[in-house]
Amino acid sequence: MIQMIANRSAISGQVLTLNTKGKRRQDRRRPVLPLAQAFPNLIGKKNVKDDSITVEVIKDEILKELKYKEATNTDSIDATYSAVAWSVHNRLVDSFNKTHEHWKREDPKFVYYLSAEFLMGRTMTNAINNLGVEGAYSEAIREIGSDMEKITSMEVDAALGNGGLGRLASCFLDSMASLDLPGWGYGIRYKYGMFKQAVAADGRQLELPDKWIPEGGNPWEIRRPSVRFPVGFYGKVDSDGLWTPSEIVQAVACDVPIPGYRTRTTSNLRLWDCEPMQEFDLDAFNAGEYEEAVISRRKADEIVAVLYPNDATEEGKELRLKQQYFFVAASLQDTLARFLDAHDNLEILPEKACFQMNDTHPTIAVPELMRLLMDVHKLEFNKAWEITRKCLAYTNHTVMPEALEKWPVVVLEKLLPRHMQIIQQINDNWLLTVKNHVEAKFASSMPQIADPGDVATEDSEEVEADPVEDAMKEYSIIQENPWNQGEMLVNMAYLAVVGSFAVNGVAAIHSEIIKEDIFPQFVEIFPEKFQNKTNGVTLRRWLAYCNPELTDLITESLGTSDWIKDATLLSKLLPMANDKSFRQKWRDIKLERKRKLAQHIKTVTGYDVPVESMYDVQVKRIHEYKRQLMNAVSLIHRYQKIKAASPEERAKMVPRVSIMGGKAASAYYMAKKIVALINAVSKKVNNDPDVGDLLKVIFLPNYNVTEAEIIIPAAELSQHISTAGTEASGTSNMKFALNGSLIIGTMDGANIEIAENTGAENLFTFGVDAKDVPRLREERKDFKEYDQRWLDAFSALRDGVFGDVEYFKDLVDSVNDMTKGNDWFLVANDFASYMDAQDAADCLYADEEEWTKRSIIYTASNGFFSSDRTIQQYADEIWSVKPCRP
Ligand code: NBG
Repeated sequence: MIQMIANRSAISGQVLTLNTKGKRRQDRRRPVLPLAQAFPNLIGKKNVKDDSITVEVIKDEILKELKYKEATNTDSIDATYSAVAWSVHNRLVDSFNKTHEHWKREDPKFVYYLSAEFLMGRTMTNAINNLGVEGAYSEAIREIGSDMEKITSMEVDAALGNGGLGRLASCFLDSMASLDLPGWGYGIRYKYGMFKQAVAADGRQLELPDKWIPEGGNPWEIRRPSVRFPVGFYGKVDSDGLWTPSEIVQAVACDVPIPGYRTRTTSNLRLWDCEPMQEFDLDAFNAGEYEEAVISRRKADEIVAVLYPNDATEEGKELRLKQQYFFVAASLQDTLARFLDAHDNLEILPEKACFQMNDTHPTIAVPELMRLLMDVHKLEFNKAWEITRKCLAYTNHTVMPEALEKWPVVVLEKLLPRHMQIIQQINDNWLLTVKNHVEAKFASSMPQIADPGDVATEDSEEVEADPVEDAMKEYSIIQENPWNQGEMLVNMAYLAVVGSFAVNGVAAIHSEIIKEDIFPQFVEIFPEKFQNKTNGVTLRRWLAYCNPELTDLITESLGTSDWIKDATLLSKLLPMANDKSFRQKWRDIKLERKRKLAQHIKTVTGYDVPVESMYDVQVKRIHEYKRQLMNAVSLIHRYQKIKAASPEERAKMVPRVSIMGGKAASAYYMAKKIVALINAVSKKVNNDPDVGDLLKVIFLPNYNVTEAEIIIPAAELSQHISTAGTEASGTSNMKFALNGSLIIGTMDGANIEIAENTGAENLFTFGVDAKDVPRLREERKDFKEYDQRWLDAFSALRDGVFGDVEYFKDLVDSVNDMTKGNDWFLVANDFASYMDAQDAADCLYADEEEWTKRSIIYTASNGFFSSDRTIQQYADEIWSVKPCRP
């Protein structure tokens, strides 16, 4: 029997307290509300615990699994992991079933989070802790002679995402379930996730396939062979607009239960696997056409074979569009089928369902929902359009022009001919709106003609441009490719904006940039659509579970663990920053985490790193805009400085361990060279006896969620140094801040809001402002104006101090000699101020009390970046979805 345990004090009536530096934030954002109003569904919420889950019961379950499913005993760690996992699975399914029975009865409005990526990482620790059965499980595991840490380390990450966007989707699912919001994620069950990265002997990146699904079945999913939908491709559209696809596959549901934190809600991530309509063509086989006989299986497998390993650089590949349409078509059919089970009037669909499109990847939902409503359910265009626009919302995650998807009309016409017709019709209607808008605007702004002589005549030299025609070209969803005359492209971001009722960016600055630079035309016509929803991260995974020692200290100091679900409570730590003994405890925990990371580094790379040094971390996807190159060059400079220093000078230097990690997209030429450069610097520096412990440079391969969980709690300084205006938000900055790591960074993405919360003086900020970037890109600096430290570092690179000069040449050229129009990301330009910020960090680190004080301030000030807050805002301001607690 599930029981509510009233062991928590009510937290209602509390006012969000902020430090004085947070004042500006309060004014600009939502007013400071009493907690009861800000998080109504958290209030009075008690931890839920099932008393029937005893150590004995769990032990029994695990041993049964071992005996009957694994047919072995506890000698095998693999089998023990599997047995524990299946036991947790059963627990999840119990809670999942109860939640869904309840939701079915209550019929609340649902949000469906459509995302091509979910970067889940490991499940076991998160599930056991969210369910509140961690004590019973560790004891049961101990009693069968094993160890929790060993068991959990057996799990392979589910890396069905590239980076920030996919991880955000997973944090959002955790928050939705924890807030009891009726919501599902929808995505693709890729057979191979994000590639595994290794480093070759020459320091270059190697990519290996990531086969993440266990041979004996995945304990974290429920496969539902009976939930399947057909998805068509190619074929013809007849004169009545009816589409007959020439290739049809089946989408099969695999449900991943998502347990909320200490609540009875366990929601769902439904991932689609793909199967052929007909497994095997016996006629073809009998006719000796063996390849033909299995061709439909091969085609189906291809669709869900692999996650595209691109981040911010998308290539217009047909297979990618096929993947996008595959999961969107299945998800929409699935939701409509469930809706029609309970209702018969599609006009109320917007009262029951909202689809959040995670970036442009699911934008094909716009014409697909139209098609289903018109062609299958026989609604007329205008009615279908009204419903569609009330159901869909779109989040933009990037301003990188190459990542704003544009599909060639010819590809769409071939793969999805009916959808292309619908897009055409949407665009025609849209352009009519544009025409009316511009004409009205033009008419109202036309000066009164006083003198007929002012009017341009036919033989005036300049022919006036037609503003209506210009606007229609500029606002059109279908546009000519500027780089390939004659090729027409569908701008998916424009389609998403026109087809949805809300559009949001992911940090305050980013939401302004998209309004000003990406969609100004659309803002003019429907300003009310545009919003900001600053990203957040789940404090469960990113503080409570990955940093248990710090969690215990926080809980002990606050006298409650309620901060894990109400992150605003962290601000109560603020006064403790002034308490010397508290600072000592804080430091001891950091040291312990550094020890663990040092051990990990030793195991993975073989290098010994001292725990007394400052642990400086930059981990994220490798991209020129994220400027890992700037970090690498600064390390070359640091190396040169150490080499040139006298023993007395060396004694005064602050020792550092610089840790970098991240994957380069397989087709990203420059990013791969950056990985090789970091490894070259690492090899040189770590093997130079002159340097000793003053500097260690570590590249940790295969950065993923699990690595992040080890690295982030140990960091003392973390780098978020993108060119201003390029990083939409960043989310690792939030994770580091919450774990008490100081930030060196630019005024970009969410760094700006972190600075507002933490107090700008507590960050090491540097670099140009976003508004100056376009001018600086134009204004090319002469080589001689570069910072001397930069020039010296580069001459070492050119002289071969770090190996293969020829291999690094293009990389060096890409940031040097701006007279050639290089250095698009202003690495050289920002280098001097970056080095000043680095010096300031060294200087402060020498004062350990002051450093610790700031570290505490970071944790205390950044509860705002909990994804619970973000999701509450989406639910209130976009989705209109209310909690429905089983
Ligand atoms: C990424 C941005 C990050 C942001 C995440 C989550 C893509 C396309 N965008 O800055 O680069 O934090 O999205 O919003 O991956």
